[in-house]
Amino acid sequence: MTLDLQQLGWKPVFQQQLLQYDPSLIPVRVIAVQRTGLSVAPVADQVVDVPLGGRWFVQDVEDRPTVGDWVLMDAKTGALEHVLERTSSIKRLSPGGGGEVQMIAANIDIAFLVTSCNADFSAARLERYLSVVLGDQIQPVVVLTKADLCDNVDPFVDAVRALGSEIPVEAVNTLQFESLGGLVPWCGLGQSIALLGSSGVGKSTLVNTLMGDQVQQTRAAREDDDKGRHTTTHRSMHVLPQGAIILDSPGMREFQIAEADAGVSEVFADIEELAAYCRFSDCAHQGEPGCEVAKAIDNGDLDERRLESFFKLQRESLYNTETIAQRHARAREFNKKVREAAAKRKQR
Ligand SMILES: Nc1nc2c(ncn2[C@@H]2O[C@H](COP(=O)(O)OP(=O)(O)OP(=O)(O)O)[C@@H](O)[C@H]2O)c(=O)[nH]1
Ligand SMILES: [Mg+2]
Ligand SMILES: [Zn+2]
Repeated sequence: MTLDLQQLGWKPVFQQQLLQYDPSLIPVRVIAVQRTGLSVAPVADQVVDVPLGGRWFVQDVEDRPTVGDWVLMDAKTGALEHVLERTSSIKRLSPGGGGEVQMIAANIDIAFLVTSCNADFSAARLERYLSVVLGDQIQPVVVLTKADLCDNVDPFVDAVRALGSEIPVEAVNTLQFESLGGLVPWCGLGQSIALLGSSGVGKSTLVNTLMGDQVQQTRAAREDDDKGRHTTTHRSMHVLPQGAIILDSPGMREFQIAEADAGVSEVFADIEELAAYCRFSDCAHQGEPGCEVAKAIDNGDLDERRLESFFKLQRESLYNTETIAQRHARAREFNKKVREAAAKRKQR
């Protein structure tokens, strides 16, 4: 198969950036990340594997090439020289703790938030995903899988609608192409789609069915949603016959937001709207008099679970932003010391 830039999701915003760089460098997209390096395309119409040069490892994680990035490559040496400015980036806090950021994907237009119509479904987790993607101007589409194994999908669809009536939601059987009709319109040429969701919900099965080909390994049938096991082990993008390029990734157990996201307010616009009418403009909705949020909960207009989610994500995003700011400050301090030491050496 030959690959051109457009099929890989190239856009005018990337073209414009080329002007500032050496014209002999070629733009390539990172379409897979393995332990040993990256796969990029197109290089003479093909996909090639390149190692990530050591100089990238002195950079912040967020500045290194990640899947979905457009990178300028020296075609002679295969060295990756510059990462083009991203239109979006999906990141989370590393599940290991320690405040490290983990990049999930760059330059994504649409996120399929995949969850199955069973015990995996969690409104709180969807709110988390929504906060991150909406904060980055990515279009979310909630995909409810395993609809064929569920007697009634309506409660799941309703639970998604309750998070935001404008969020597209599709209940599907990912094993059947005919059932994916509602997703196909999102899969047109030029779109970069990311699949986000827990292990075992059917992300890779969805890719295979859209492709009409078994490009991704999927879990053997009749093994149930065992959260501890990942069938997909690395991130890779696939050009769909429908035109879009789609990213499959290993399931995520946790999705802790890494930055204060505009998205948190967007996902909880109903609460913010009520808050505008609280008696005190700085009302924390923790029992203050004249609190409209508390009133809405008493009336049953607002779900208490939802308010708790809101508090939780607000606290988390504030806290994590502080740790990121502190981390940057530490890095700056360290670099300053390195420069000072180098200057002293020169003086001697
Ligand atoms: N009946 C039914 N089974 C499904 C559906 N979607 C996925 N499955 C099955 O669920 C299992 C897990 O699917 P995968 O596609 O491997 O899940 P995944 O999300 O890619 O999982 P990880 O790669 O571990 O993150 C497989 O056995 C699929 O056949 C569906 O809509 N209906
Ligand atoms: Mg998979
Ligand atoms: Zn209030």
